[in-house]
Amino acid sequence: MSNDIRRTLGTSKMVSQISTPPNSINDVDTVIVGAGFAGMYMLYRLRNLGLTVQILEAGDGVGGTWYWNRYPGARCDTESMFYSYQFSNDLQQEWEWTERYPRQPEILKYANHVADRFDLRRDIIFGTRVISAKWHEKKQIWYIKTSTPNHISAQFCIMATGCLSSPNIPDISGLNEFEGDIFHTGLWPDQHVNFANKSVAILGTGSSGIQVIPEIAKDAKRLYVFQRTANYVVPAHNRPLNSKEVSYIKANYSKIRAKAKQTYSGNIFETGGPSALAVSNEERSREYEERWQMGGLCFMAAYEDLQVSPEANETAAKFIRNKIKEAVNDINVAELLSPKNLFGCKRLCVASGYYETFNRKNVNLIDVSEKSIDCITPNGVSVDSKEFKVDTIVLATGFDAMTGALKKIDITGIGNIKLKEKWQDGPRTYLGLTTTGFPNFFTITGPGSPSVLTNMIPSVEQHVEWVSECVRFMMSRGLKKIVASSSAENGWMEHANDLAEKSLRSTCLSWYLGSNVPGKPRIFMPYIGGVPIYVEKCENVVANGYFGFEMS
Ligand code: N01
Repeated sequence: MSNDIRRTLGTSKMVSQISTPPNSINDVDTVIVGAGFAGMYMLYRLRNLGLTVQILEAGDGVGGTWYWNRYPGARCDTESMFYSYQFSNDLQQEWEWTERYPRQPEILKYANHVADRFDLRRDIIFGTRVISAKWHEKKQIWYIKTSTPNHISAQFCIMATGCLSSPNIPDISGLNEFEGDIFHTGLWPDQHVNFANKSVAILGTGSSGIQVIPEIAKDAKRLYVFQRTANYVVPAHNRPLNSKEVSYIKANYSKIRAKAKQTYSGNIFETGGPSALAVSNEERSREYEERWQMGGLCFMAAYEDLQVSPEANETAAKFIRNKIKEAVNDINVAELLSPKNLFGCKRLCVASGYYETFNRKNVNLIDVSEKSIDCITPNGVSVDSKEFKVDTIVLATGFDAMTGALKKIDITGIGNIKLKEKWQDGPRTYLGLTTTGFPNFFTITGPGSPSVLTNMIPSVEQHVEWVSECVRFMMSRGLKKIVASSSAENGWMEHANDLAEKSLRSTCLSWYLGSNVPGKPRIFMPYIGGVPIYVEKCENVVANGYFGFEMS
């Protein structure tokens, strides 16, 4: 069967379910692009201000990243009781999470529950991809063109397009000629994919790869894992939630949430101390072991200097490398799986049974760190002139993070300036919320905000609340236009880049820096100063009469 990568990675079933929206030009107060957690809450807030709002969503359902990432094993690595909205106490009291870390279907069910509970669907058009957004200075309005005959104009244009929503398809020769099936984890079909009796190749060992690999390994006849960079993977220790802990958290939600907001990442991780080097070897090992046994991303918070001091970092790296040696039977495989880069420089991965999967007889690890994949042949993957014959290829190759979804849309601001051109050397924003030259245009968890370094849903809520308060402020004063000043944007970028340079995180190749996408400018995209400092800065801007913005 001849296989076109564009067709294979398409979402044929999803698209066929989409009803065609009416052929019309609507005027609304606000267009929101995307019906994930950001878009849905934005709609809820603006509707409550009395605005007319239209969400345009490419998929045929709500949930954003959790709508598209349906691969086996997909699960959030933030704990379910906190990877959830807090804006409605009734909602957080009534919703019942079943496991410590929520599976993708459960998160999607939650997203659908939110859409129904707050009657959001009537203002969402599904199956509609935004193609362009153009600001008309005279009319002070955005014109939004879509993939359907439905075009919309609006005073405000809010991008809730997600940070990790534009799949990165590697440019490997022959991919189009592969005769089997190809799937990308971020565009997974909504029907069951059968791996039984199949030979499967998987490319990528980031957060998606390390979740899907153990699942496919259980079913496939043979699984070849093509690893370019070994990653640090800590155990999830996932388990069902018990009613006692759920009751405790629900009774204390506001206190716990408030405490989380005071932490660097917006998660309630206690730090183990300022420096890994200030304690004895025994004490440090005990600290790491406790966190390893606890499971999850709390390992990142073990010591405050892990992302500042290479020596401190190495202590955590060494601890995990030893764990890999303990888990993996074959010493050569263990060595290959042991990361050589800094701990936490790329996103820390959380999984269940990842390293142990390589003890299975049907799983082979293929190192492509030095000799990269030559090409994809019609029947498999070729490395160093050796062909690995497979029936199916799974691309767990990640995303054009933070800017990919925005740059796919032809966005034009004042004086016909294109966002793509403005950002050709990397994204430039004020607070990660706005960008100079693009009035009444907001990016929820945009580049330049903490976003992906934090618990995403609270960060989404903080942005949505900031934007809705800004819109309320403008309405109350009869203001029609807001745009960030160049000096404010320059100041923000300088501050954000200064902070990033001080962190080890900006020193290795990662999607935070854009280095996973060929040709993408290298700039550390998320704001690295942490949640409390960031929120304070956003609040100061408001307290100082929207300092850095021009309003008219
Ligand atoms: O993507 P990634 P992801 N040949 O970019 C490899 C969030 N997330 O989808 O490292 C061979 O991390 C690439 O290799 P290298 C989370 O924030 C969260 O896994 O570039 N290999 C890498 O191994 C996460 O960080 C959850 O050398 C190629 C992999 O593909 C983010 O999404 C779950 C290649 C891509 O890893 C992205 O994670 C899933 C090539 N040509 C995702 N091109 C949870 O909450 C790329 N690679 C648990």
